[in-house]
Amino acid sequence: MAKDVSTTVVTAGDSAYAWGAIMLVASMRMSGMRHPVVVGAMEWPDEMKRRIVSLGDVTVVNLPATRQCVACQKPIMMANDAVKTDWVCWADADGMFVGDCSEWLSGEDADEIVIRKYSPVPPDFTPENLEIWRRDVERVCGRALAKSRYDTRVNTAFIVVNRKWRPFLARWKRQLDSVLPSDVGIIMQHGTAYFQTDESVLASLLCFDPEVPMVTEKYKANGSADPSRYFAHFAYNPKPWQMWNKYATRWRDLAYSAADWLVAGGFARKSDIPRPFRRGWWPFYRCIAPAAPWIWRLIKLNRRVFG
Ligand SMILES: [Mn+2]
Repeated sequence: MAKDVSTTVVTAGDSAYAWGAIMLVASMRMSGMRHPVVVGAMEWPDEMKRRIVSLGDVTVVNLPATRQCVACQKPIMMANDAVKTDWVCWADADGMFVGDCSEWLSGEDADEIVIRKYSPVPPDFTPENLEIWRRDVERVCGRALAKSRYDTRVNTAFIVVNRKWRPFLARWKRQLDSVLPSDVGIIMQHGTAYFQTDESVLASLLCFDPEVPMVTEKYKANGSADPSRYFAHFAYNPKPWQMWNKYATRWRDLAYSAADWLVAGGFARKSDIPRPFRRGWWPFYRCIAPAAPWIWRLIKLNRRVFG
């Protein structure tokens, strides 16, 4: 571990996200970010585990296969014993760092959680939903504030917190297991109290749990402090290693550079790299990008039906 590094970057994914996690770590290493990385791998082929470990200072934690979506493993991964540093930074495996983001990977105040707030779209933050959150926090944690601390939601693609909050991370996991169905997918039915799964449950704690880190007012990892250094999140489906969608194409040069870096460093052969990350395929993927969400849905439907 580099001596000046006080943060571990943590991510996780099932085998469909393995290439995302590799590109995330590649984006760090090619920008000189030497932080230790801990990857939660659910049913990854050994070849992909070896590849990510070869990037240096990467620990793979094998996650048990569950029907619960991998995002529900965030608190377990962040509080994992493989994390030895004072700070831990969760970064979604469908993201990449633009430039050297070391500065954003630890907090300024150990009592704060670095996470991006956003205003919820009505009607997701209704008095009824808040009352469900409050009641559930009281039931599982034993105590809850009478009134919510916040009127904003949080985005859990990127989180930085001090290790002193491990008991809080444990409560987040307990709450997840208690309020979500055990086979929950990534997003539940829109409008229900926990429709954004791990994100909704974390928000419920930040709003009502009496003992929480305060949400920072100085979130900088989205480029607000420096537009050339930020965490890029491929928020929509399909993911770029599957097919480029219109939103994600803005980061294709970043992805090509990371793929070149992997090949140049001997971490992957050119033929290992998923086609969307190879420059030569751009005319094809540019052509289908506007329809990518529908094409992807058809491919998945076809797989489900004809397996
Ligand atoms: Mn994500």
